Amino acid sequence: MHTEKTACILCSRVCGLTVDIEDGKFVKIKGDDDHPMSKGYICQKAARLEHYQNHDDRLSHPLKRQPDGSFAKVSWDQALSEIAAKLNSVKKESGGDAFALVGGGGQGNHLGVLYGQQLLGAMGSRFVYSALAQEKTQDFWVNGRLFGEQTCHTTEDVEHADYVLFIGCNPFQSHGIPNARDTLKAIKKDPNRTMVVVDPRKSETAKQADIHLQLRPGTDAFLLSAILAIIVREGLHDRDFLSKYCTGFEELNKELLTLPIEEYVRRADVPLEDVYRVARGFATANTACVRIDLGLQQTLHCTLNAYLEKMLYLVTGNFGRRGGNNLHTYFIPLIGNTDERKTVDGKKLKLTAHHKMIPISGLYPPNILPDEIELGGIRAVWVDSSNPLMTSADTAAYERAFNKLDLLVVVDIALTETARLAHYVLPAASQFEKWEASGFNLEFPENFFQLRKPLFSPHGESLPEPEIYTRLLVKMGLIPDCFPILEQVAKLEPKATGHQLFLASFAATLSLKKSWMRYGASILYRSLGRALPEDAAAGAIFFPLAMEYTSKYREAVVRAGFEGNRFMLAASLFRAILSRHSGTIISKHEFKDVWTLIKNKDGLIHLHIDEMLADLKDLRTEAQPFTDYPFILMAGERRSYNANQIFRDPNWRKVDKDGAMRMHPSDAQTLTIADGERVICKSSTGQIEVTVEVDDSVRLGMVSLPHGYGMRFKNSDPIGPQLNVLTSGAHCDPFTKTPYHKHVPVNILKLDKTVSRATA
Ligand SMILES: Nc1nc2c(c(=O)[nH]1)N[C@H]1C(S)=C(S)[C@@H](COP(=O)(O)OP(=O)(O)OC[C@H]3O[C@@H](n4cnc5c(=O)[nH]c(N)nc54)[C@H](O)[C@@H]3O)O[C@H]1N2
Ligand SMILES: Nc1nc2c(c(=O)[nH]1)N[C@H]1C(S)=C(S)[C@@H](COP(=O)(O)OP(=O)(O)OC[C@H]3O[C@@H](n4cnc5c(=O)[nH]c(N)nc54)[C@H](O)[C@@H]3O)O[C@H]1N2
Ligand code: SF4
Ligand SMILES: [Mo]
Repeated sequence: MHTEKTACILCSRVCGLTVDIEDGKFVKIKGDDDHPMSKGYICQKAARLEHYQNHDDRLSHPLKRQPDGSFAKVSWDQALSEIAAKLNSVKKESGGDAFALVGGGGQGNHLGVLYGQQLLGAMGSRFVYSALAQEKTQDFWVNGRLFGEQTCHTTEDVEHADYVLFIGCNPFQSHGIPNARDTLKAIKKDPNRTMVVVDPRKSETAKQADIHLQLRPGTDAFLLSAILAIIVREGLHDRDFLSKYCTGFEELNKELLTLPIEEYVRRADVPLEDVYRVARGFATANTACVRIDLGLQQTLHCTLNAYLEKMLYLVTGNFGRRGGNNLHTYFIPLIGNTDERKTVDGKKLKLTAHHKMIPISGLYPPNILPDEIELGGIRAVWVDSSNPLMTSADTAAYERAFNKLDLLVVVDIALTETARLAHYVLPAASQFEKWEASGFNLEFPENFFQLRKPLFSPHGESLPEPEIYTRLLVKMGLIPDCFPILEQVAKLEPKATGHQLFLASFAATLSLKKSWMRYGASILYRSLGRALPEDAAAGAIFFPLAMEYTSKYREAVVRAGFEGNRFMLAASLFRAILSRHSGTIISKHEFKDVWTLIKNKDGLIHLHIDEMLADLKDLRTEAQPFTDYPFILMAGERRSYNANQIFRDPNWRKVDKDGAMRMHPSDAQTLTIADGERVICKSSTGQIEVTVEVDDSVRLGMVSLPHGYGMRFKNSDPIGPQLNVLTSGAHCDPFTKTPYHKHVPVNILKLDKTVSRATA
């Protein structure tokens, strides 16, 4: 038995783990006390990771679909040669626009993306359909307008705030904030700190809150604008902050001054006095911050919601300081900036052929992909670390569209529902079988990074993504298989030069062979990578990233304890990343640095956004949403035993094996439905059979199903709800196309014994 350091890969917190390993298995998993961020914290899910690492549906060799629909085992060489030929022919016949990439890393695996993205360059495509564009692009778009670039992403200092507003998030279950349960407990225990939860469900977080605003689903825009209106009418906004750091408050102020507060609060169906208490409490607290997530992002008015929640902390001056909301730096640049008002690098933004959809932060929304395949000319799709058949809106539409593709390739560790439709399935080594890292290093003022080393050898013939993509580029004829001169330079260079010699040779090589620039990741992997200790070739890419990070944030990196001139500083950060297996603090910022992260030329925050003001004004005349369906389904609750689609083996769950549908006792009584009864949940898109859990945490008229179920295991029927059978690609924000997954109109029907099995 031996003990190693790694990280949990189940949510964006990627908590540090100390694991005992014996005979290729995890025998004990606990929190890593040396991890600079989680400091020993973990939740109940991490202890179950053996069910991710070893299970019967792991892929062990490449598969090729046969004419009869079955899969045949093929060699890597055959699979990659045939895929390369097909990709080259799609490109030649239909151009790069016929190719799309889906996915780009889950919660813990973003190293592979740095290699996978090279395929876009190889194909001459810019189409990345990412899970982020079904949750967060409205937020990124608003950030772009406020701060100057969509990469200006905000974080929240919940740990140090006196007043915390949790809107549409349930950190007790979903985490998303540092050491969530401990952090929540600390706020609850401290009589001088206040926790407010805005959520239609009495969530596990709401149960701990001082005030719970249990609003009607989808009415956040009304509630948040009413809170803002109270703040400005009572003069509780921060005039100094607004005049010193912001422009464009006047028109928003004018709108808020005449906003019908009581009518909006009635619409949200929460007690008026509670709303006044929250508005006053938040605006007058010493320090206050707002934390939001899917409950606000996947519901009605989600782009306006993003604007309004940001206005709460900006108008009250809770930005750029301890205990407030702040901007942060990235080590792995997870998102880009694609402002539709400008061109990027002299090129016009690429619109999708059918929906004419703009990219936001470089990403396109999964909601429109089936249409773009059926009507927009996409012929080849490459899926990596994602199971869109289960996780994107409208499972049946995805199935139809994917079945029409000329080429579907899936890179995964398991035979997913999406993989079952693929022409080729490529087995990836698991996150514990290769060098891996998460790009969710989104902290401020201290930021960190952890490069994890492999703990097990790859299952069967599976390969790490850097190897898969590099071999494919070679097969496509785009790069040679090795780079002997660069490799020699990397191996011979003395440590003291901080890779300067290598860098100069690398730059010279690329200047002679410009087409190789797009494949920098693979070239580094096959050259500098071969000179790194512990076979950490896949980590070579972090050298240029360390160069970039240290040159942008030199002082903050030095404050984190690194030394040296430009090259040596980068090299010392790079070496720390390679050698500190519990992760390392990479920068220590000061709160005033936030102002240097703003990208507007005038350095100010631009509060006036025409589109948002128009949307805010439109609320005044917006009719109550009407539907023929009596219930609003929240499709995708985070619970104790779900974790996206990362676990396939259902045995990982200690409870909630069916992924029950929560329903209010009065609704259950009216429909004469008993706890545990099987019923049909039916939307305008499809229907599924579910088990009812009678539960008074949900509002009347609302039902809730968990995310992360519905997968097959060992050829079983789907286990638990395939909830995206119920969702529609068209039920979404008109501007960003973010699905309204938290607001799906449904009907609940008693199981008619004559209806056999309900599927799509
Ligand atoms: N256990 C577990 N944790 C996870 C994950 C997981 O699968 N399982 N997934 C991870 C991922 S990818 C993400 S993005 C995060 C998401 O994390 P969260 O967004 O925190 O989780 P959800 O449960 O999807 O939704 C949060 C809350 O929104 C509420 N809500 C629903 N409708 C509305 C509404 O109209 N208004 C408001 N204000 N609230 C509403 C719900 O009742 C719910 O309590 O979780 C991460 N953590
Ligand atoms: N209705 C509804 N739908 C939702 C949501 C909701 O709340 N409601 N939530 C949405 C959200 S927030 C998100 S983030 C998405 C998530 O949905 P997806 O983008 O599909 O991501 P995951 O569920 O994390 O899928 C992970 C896949 O990666 C595979 N995998 C695991 N490790 C590796 C690895 O090392 N390499 C490779 N190549 N593959 C690996 C797993 O086997 C699994 O198939 O779902 C979205 N879908
Ligand atoms: S699931 Fe998230 S919070 Fe829980 S241990 Fe894993 S990374 Fe940490
Ligand atoms: Mo997510």
